[in-house]
Amino acid sequence: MELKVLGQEPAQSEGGCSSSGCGGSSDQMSHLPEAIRKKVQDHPCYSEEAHHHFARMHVAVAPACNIQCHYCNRKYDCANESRPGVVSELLTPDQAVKKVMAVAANIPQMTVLGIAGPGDPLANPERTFETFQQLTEKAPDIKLCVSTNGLALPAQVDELCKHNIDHVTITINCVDPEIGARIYPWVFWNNRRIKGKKGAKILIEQQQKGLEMLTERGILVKVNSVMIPGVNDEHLEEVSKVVKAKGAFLHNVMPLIAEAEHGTFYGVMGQRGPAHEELQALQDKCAGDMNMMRHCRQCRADAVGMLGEDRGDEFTMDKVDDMHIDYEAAMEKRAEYQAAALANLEAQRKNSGEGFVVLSSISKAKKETRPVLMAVASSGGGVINQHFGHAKEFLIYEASPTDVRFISHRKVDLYCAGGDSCGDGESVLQKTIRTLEGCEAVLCSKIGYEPWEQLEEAGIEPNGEHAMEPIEDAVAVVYAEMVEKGLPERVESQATVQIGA
Ligand code: CLF
Ligand code: SF4
Repeated sequence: MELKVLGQEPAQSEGGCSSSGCGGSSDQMSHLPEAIRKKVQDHPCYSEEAHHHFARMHVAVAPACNIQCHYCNRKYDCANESRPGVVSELLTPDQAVKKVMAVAANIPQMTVLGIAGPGDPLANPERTFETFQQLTEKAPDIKLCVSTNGLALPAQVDELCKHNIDHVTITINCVDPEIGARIYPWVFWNNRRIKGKKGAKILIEQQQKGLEMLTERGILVKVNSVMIPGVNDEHLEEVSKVVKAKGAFLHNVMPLIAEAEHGTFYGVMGQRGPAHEELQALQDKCAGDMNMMRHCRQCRADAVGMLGEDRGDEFTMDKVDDMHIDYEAAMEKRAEYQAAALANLEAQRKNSGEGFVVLSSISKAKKETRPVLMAVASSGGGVINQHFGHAKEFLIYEASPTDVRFISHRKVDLYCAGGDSCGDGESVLQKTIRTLEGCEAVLCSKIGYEPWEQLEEAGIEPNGEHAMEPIEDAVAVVYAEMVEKGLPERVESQATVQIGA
């Protein structure tokens, strides 16, 4: 299949979460050494491609924390990997293992168990490692993953290695203590609370040392950074460079979420989070230096399921205690599902590209044509398979004459199930359309007459013609058609103009 439109042979395209933003038309993994490919091919966070097919779960076994972040309220989960404002059911290691086994039996897509809170996993080493230990024995096929603020990391690296942990996330918001002092009021170090710049300096040193120690040992490190406009936004490009130089595999720049009702310092002080465009612009700048993750859902410390969904309610401890599971049969089914999913992924990679051939033909003639954002409704599998009204989130892709790349996701309320009114004068459909601002087409498996009309009025072209087709191919085809017809001059905020009218 001819895919030279990306300016490179398919076999050389960028990686798991590629520097062009996890997108591209072809095999995102082919350039990786076999050992690394094995580690990421079914990890939904380390590979954008894998997140369409595989799920993760978290167990909330780690209540304590050894630092304070200005975006955190201890009542809630660790905001380094979680949406602030949600509370998880704290589990003992025994309970956690029971829950993991129940989820493994019921959700064969679940390949990764992460510990990401509600505090810092490495500030709770006994509980964290006891959970990992038991799981290594009972479910050796599950990948183990941990997310930490990094303060206790150097002291725990050897222990992490003992437990066969291949994936570690460190939240690194800065490499400059001046900036750090504006994010971290204190750290708890050598039995003392150390404030301001001095505390931030210790944290930064420990994070960097931990990162080096992990990469030296061949452990894949993802770096999370919370983008805080006016505090570290202009500094994160530097952070990206530094962590890349030290061997980090992936950088995940996440938006700050700060609401007054969460009771965090930033929330109360009115610190704003970044807009979609600001986040994307920063991710693009950082992408020059390293592989970027753009499909993060900032999930909770007890999240269960595919990244865009949360099935935690099905697996509360009282429900798990009541489950009667035939583990042998379940584990067989699990192995079958995962082998089939990997084969399916491989087949999709091989077959992908038809849309890019169409794109290739137009790109030669119209190189200067502007890019277009499109929203896609998909419930997984890497294909367009969701009804517009059933989508809880839309995947946002950018198509240009040379590339189709995944940009982000945008959450929406359920239009079909949610009734028509939000109670604030704006209908659920209108809110959805406003959320899709900036997009010029929506690709879904089906769409009703009313949303079709309103989308068109808002300048967004509805399209239900590519049901069950691979997303990137379909986006390429639709873009090629739009270019053929002639793209209009870009009108900013079409959705807002129409909806507000
Ligand atoms: Fe969990 Fe984190 Fe492991 Fe993934 S989440 S510990 S690396 S298994 Fe993933 Fe969730 Fe984003 Fe985290 S989408 S918040 S990046
Ligand atoms: Fe909160 Fe996590 Fe920061 Fe600790 S590391 S203060 S739990 S956000």
